[in-house]
Amino acid sequence: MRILVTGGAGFIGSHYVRAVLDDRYPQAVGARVTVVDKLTYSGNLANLPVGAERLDFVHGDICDAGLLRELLPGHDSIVHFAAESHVDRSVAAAADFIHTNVMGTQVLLDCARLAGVERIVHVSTDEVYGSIASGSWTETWPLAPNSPYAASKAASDLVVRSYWRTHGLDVSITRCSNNYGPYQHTEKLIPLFVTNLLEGKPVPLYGDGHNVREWIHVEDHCRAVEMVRAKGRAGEIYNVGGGVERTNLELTHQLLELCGAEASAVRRVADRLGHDDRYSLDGTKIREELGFEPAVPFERGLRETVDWYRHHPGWWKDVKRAATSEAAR
Ligand code: NAD
Ligand code: TDX
Repeated sequence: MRILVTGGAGFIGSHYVRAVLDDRYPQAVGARVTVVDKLTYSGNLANLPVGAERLDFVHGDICDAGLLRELLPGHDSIVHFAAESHVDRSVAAAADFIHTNVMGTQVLLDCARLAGVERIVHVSTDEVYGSIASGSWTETWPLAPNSPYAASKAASDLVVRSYWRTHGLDVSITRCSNNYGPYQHTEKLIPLFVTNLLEGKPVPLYGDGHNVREWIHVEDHCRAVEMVRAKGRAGEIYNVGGGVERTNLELTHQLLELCGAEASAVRRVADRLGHDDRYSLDGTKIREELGFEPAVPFERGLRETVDWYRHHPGWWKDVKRAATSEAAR
């Protein structure tokens, strides 16, 4: 079997690739993987076992139809992770989000159709539903994205649905909650706070920190994506929730403790524009239909994640250095 993974040099995509190459997924044992990644500021070859026998890395853009037309024939499945993924960047400048997340997805689907790829998973997010004050979203909840990032993901979900309905493409959508784990870019809350605390620096908490996020370990998210690839139904959406909700303030206090830092390290900074209050997914469908349950307990996963950053300073110092020089340009 051959699986093409878009965005496979990013945080979640690289986890999925490493798991396939390690034969951790029963339905993908022995599979060959082609990664197509543009290596934007968030793509990082250090996340991948480059040179591994069953891995082919292609430095390329999912908006490049010529490249995809050449590459896709011969692949059985596509797992589509590639995206601009950071909400704050979409607030500052949205064009790349519309380009990659919406147009890139459309180009990928067109090329997949022409190449006769049998199975596709489009990796999306809970943010497409907006914000929910109480209760949890089911897959039939109306879309009400609040940030340009979330709007671009919601738009891509609709493009995916149309290619299933119009062209009969065998494609499913996953919508996951906030991921955490090793190899996450330091722009995101957990790695930013952990690496700042490890360096003895303050951490910037938006607003009063009351916003709630639902957390899932990246290992559980990728296992769910693989279950959907192997057994999910075409045209269906599957929520993938971790089931653990924390306010940002609660999470910050846990991180302070794990890093041995004082509460004085917390800096209250201006709130994010359009900041969503709360995310919460109902995971009944994927549990009942595919038997998926998150397996990594949050307290253990968080402790191990902090330990990973503690023991891999070379990885995140390079990422932070690159971010500083990008900001200076
Ligand atoms: P990431 O930013 O770490 O990785 C994105 C990858 O896509 C990078 O390697 C980047 O180089 C690549 N990329 C960007 N534009 C590209 C293009 N035009 N062509 C080819 N490659 C391109 O993001 P992530 O956190 O790993 O997220 C992966 C996917 O999961 C995204 O689709 C995101 O919306 C979704 N998701 C993320 C989370 C989360 O908590 N991080 C939660 C739910 C869903
Ligand atoms: O410096 C910060 N201070 C802060 O208080 C940052 C970076 C974030 N925050 C807050 C904003 C959010 O309420 O922490 C929360 C988490 O922020 P992010 O890590 O930026 O994640 P979020 O905006 O929730 O989006 C994430 O989850 C859904 C991913 O980045 C998306 O790709 C995914 O779709």
